[in-house]
Amino acid sequence: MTLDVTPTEQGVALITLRRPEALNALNTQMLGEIATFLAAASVDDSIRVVVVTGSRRAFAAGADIKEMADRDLVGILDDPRVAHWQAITSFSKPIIAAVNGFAFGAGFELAMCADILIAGEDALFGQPEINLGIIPGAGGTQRLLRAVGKSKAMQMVLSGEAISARDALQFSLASEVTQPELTVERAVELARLVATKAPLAVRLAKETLLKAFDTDLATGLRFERLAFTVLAGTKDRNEGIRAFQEKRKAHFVGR
Ligand code: CO8
Repeated sequence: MTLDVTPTEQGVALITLRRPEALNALNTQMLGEIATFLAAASVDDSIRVVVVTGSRRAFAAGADIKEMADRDLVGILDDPRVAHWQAITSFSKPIIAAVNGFAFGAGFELAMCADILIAGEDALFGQPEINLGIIPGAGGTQRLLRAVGKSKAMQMVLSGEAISARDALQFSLASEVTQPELTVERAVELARLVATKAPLAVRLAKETLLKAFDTDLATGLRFERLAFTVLAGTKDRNEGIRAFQEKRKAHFVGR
């Protein structure tokens, strides 16, 4: 196993990337284990939010270069990792990344696939693929540009230069920076808060926000309107409003 899964508590599952000998480089096995875990989590009502983290030294230092070295053009064309990445990006529940140390290449791309990114002060984010004569291949060009804009994305991808956690915060890649020893704790705390909310509203909120990446404003607003309307038919919406009126805490069931 390349993944540690902490038993779910208060709706939060914590997965820890565990390949210390390779700074958590994402090989096919690890990506497959993440994809398998997420497939199970998507139908497990006890899991409402997933936190993904690595070690203090490295969140993940990229795709596994040693594994990639053996793949020729056809090997990359029929790359089994592509399906695993799709499983990650299509996961319907929130993912929070708790990032310490290196988040390079595919490791940075994985962190950018998360819905919220909490960074430890010592985290470093970079797309160094250019040094290997390749380019980012798991969304790094597209997600990075949308997050930080053209000039900074070009600088990072063309030069391979990494940025600090503070820069990541400034460029809205990270939503918070913490002391490294508190990164996971803070991510789990936030996940627990999200896990108390109505699951269907959380799911549609995530999908609607992500819609903004690939639609024009009018289409996005139309999607928001439809999602908002769908939620009007849920038990949790009635419960939320009733709980407010009765001045008590809402108990959401995901229906
Ligand atoms: N892959 C495999 N092994 C790695 C990787 C990696 N990405 N990164 C580090 N390691 C290994 C090292 O080889 C070393 O192993 P060993 O002791 O057996 O030689 C061990 O981890 C420790 O690494 P270092 O000794 O290099 O540690 P340093 O602290 O000196 O340096 C760095 C840390 C700066 C992170 C350095 O290891 C480094 O530059 N790593 C490579 C970073 C990189 O280039 N990442 C991009 C990889 S390519 C990619 O991600 C493309 C994604 C495409 C996805 C497509 C999906 C379909």
